[in-house]
Amino acid sequence: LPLFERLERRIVDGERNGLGEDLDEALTERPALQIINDTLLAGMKVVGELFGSGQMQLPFVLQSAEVMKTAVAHLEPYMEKDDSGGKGRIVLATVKGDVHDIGKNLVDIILSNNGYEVVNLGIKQPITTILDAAEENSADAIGMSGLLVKSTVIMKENLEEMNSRGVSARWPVLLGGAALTRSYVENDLTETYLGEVRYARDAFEGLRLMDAIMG
Ligand code: B1M
Repeated sequence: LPLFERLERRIVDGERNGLGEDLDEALTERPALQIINDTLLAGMKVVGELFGSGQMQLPFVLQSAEVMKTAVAHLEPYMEKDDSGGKGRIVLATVKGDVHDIGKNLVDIILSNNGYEVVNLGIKQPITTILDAAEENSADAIGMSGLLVKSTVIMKENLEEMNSRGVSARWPVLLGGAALTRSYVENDLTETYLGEVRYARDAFEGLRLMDAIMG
């Protein structure tokens, strides 16, 4: 297989042997971010489709996810960086009950590389922990990620909790993850939350929205 098809295949097959060499070769042809966006994410998309249609079992999905993470870690040092860190601070978490973190961690990388300080709390975070961290770190915004359909419900509950604690004016909220839709966030959740809530389709939209929030 040609190099980029082989790389995509590695994600789908969860094959890490020779991954580093292929990534190094890919880096001589394309920027790190393009490799992630066009090739690695395409592989994860295929994994999602195979899993969704019952053609791939969970342990293999996990293997693909691990190879994806290794590949992103390999590429990260080659990404362009603005290390000023002074644009603002965001607390980022995958919501309660949800373990998916590849997308959230990409958001962390893109924001961190573009001048934001990111406090990444990890997966399965209840709203109390998220709010405590936002308070302790004097965050400018809160970012929640979730890929399960039930996570979209949790996000709504989290926003309601923030309303009832009276902190909605303080923290704009950025939401992302495969189960969300723009209309759910921009219609339902905008009605729910008394503060500002925005939907990011991908990590770059997340960056643009943070720039807008801070601007
Ligand atoms: Co799971 N999983 N999974 N899974 N998994 C999905 C989400 C699913 C759609 C697969 C499917 O059925 N086709 C399905 C959900 C169905 C539903 O809810 N209706 C599903 C399921 C069912 C499950 C389990 C329940 C399976 C089981 O146990 N029987 C289980 C859930 C456990 C739990 O959470 N409690 C489970 C477990 C796992 C693994 C552990 C094996 C693994 C996760 C490993 C890990 O993350 N460390 C996994 C994986 C890999 C997937 C798929 C295949 C790929 C997800 C991924 O990493 N995509 C996924 C299929 C899919 O999404 N269609 C699937 C790549 C990633 C870069 O995309 O996270 O969407 P994403 O991030 C994007 C944007 O969404 C956005 O930016 C990123 C790109 O730039 N974004 C943000 C994300 N967060 C953002 C936050 C922002 C801004 C942008 O601001 C705050």
